[in-house]
Amino acid sequence: MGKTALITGVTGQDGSYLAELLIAKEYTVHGLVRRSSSFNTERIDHIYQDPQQPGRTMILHHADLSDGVALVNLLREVRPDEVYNLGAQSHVRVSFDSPMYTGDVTGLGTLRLLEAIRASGIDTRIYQASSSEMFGAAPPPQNERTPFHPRSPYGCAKVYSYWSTVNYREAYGMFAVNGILFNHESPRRGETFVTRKITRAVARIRAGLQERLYLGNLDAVRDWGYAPEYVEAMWRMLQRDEPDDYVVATGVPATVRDFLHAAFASCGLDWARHVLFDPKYERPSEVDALVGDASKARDLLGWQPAVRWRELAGLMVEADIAALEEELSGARVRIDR
Ligand code: NAP
Ligand code: G4F
Repeated sequence: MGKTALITGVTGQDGSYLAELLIAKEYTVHGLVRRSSSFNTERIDHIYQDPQQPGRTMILHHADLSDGVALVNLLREVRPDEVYNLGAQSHVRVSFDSPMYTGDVTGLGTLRLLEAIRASGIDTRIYQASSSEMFGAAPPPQNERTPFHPRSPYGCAKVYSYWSTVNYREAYGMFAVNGILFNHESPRRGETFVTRKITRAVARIRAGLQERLYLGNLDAVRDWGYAPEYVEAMWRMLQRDEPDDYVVATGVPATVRDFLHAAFASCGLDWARHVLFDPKYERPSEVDALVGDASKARDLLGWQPAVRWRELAGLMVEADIAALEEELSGARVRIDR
């Protein structure tokens, strides 16, 4: 019998890669999907299995991190060996516009899930999707011992979740771990995060469908890795004998401007001819520089990244060009669910 996992945020970038990874490892994967008035399962359509299919290994449930009772009921029904809490309002800029909502889902949502595990009385391990955004103003390189100084409602909510996870480990002996992941991207990255916004724009400018790209602060430094490699680290954290917290990063810094240059140059385009500044994309308080030191993950998990930001920019541009060509040819078909 394979293991059973429950993933919150299964419809997101990381949730979709993690579901693929766990299915390949012969897990039965249960995913928590929130109700939406439009389809929100595009990233997992290719691994979806019909409810009528016998012996299926991918099962979706409607629930929400704002509904603690639904979480208890779901855990009692699924009885997972492992829980991955990836669900969140994950956009930093948006968290300034919706701070209460972000606090509720990204912060309290974790506490609801931890309490639901306790209330349901099941024996399970839980991974919490913590973030380098918690380091905020703390200068790089950042590691597990760097003090947190969050700079956004999102960062504050993630700090709350981080400490709630540590507290449930210490108070109740729960196998609860924090993965402190630095920025990680892919062709499945949400379209409003800066890397994907740039690579989509490159594809559209190249095709003559767009002329301008409006961005905010180009000086911010980030440590961008490749999402499929980062979900492997999540899984490894839950396979250890003891629960602990780990930074996951490439350790390689780049500015938004560097990424912009590499993405445009990969198609022979000059970014300076297309990019304009719009203050609406600036944040009331910015995180200037995030560069991770992932030596603990390397030493204890045997985890090391292979893809660096420049290669990432190229592969994301290529994927956006291919997706656009498919869209323009009319070959893209939506699957109803
Ligand atoms: P993402 O693409 O934005 O996915 C977020 C997921 O959370 C989506 O499935 C979303 O559902 C779901 N969600 C939102 N509100 C919810 C609610 N109220 N109840 C239940 N689910 C809800 O994020 P990601 O990039 O995959 O990141 C995964 C996790 O890692 C997040 O917690 C994020 O904060 C954290 N993280 C990400 C990075 C990064 O660089 N990607 C770095 C550090 C930490 P819909 O699809 O319906 O919107
Ligand atoms: O792509 P971003 O929105 O990612 P950010 O704020 O670093 O947050 C991401 O990484 C965190 C890990 O550190 C995650 F926890 C979080 O969930 C999310 O995945 O912005 C990156 C940088 C920022 O400095 C921002 O000010 O790009 C700058 N930027 C400049 N122009 C822009 C834009 N960001 C966005 N989203 N859109 C712009 O037009």
